[in-house]
Amino acid sequence: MRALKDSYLYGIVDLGYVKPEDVPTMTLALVEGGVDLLQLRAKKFTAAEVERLARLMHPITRDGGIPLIINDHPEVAAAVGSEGVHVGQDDQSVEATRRIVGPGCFVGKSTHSVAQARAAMAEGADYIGFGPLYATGTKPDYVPIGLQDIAEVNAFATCPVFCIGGVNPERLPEIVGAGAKRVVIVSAWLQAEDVRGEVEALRWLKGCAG
Ligand code: 3NM
Repeated sequence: MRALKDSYLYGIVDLGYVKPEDVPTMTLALVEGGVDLLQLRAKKFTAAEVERLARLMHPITRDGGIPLIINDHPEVAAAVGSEGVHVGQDDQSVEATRRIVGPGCFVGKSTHSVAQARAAMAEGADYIGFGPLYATGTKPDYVPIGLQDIAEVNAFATCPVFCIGGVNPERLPEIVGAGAKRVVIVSAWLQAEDVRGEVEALRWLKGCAG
C-alpha cells in the first residue's frame, strides 16, 4: 500500500462531477492512470450512500495498492476500513476524528492559510491540503490564496502538503516552480476525455521529489 510520504498525485472522485453509477469506472481510470491517493467526496449524499460508494471503490483502490480516503464521514471510514479520512476546518478536530477511525486510518485536513497549516500540523494531521491556489468551481465559495505561501508552508511542514484548487496540467509547472511537491487534482481529471492518459501525463511530478 502506497505510503503518504511517497504520494504526490492525489485524485478525488467528486460526486459533483461523477454520477454514482460511474464511480467504479472513474475509480479504475484514476488508479490505472497512476494516482497515489484517492478520495471519495460526496457532499450532497447521505452517509449510507457514501458508504455504499466507498465499498464499490475500496476493492479497486486496494488492488491498485493505493489508500482510499473518505471525505467528511469518519464513521463511514471506520465502517469501511478505509486507509484515510479527510476533514475540513469546520469539522471535528483531528483528535476527535482519530477517536472514531482508530489508529489504522490516517487523518488529513484542509487548510486555507499559513496559520491554518501550522495549526493543523500542531493538531497532528497526517497530511494537509493547502488551497485553493486558484478560484475553482469545485469549491466556489473560497477565496483563492495564490502561490506565494507554498514554499514557506513546505519549509516548516512536518507532514506532506498537498496543494489544491484549480490545479491543472497547464498550471502545474508554475505551481511546482512556487515550491509545491504534491498536488490534488479534481475537475481537470474528472472532466478529461482520457482520464487515465491525463493522470499518466503528470507522473513526472513524482520524479521532482526531494
Ligand atoms: N478543497 P479542482 S479546493 C475540494 O482549498 C477542494 O481546501 C479545496 O478541485 C481547498 O481541482 C478544492 O477542480 C477543489 O479545483 C479542488
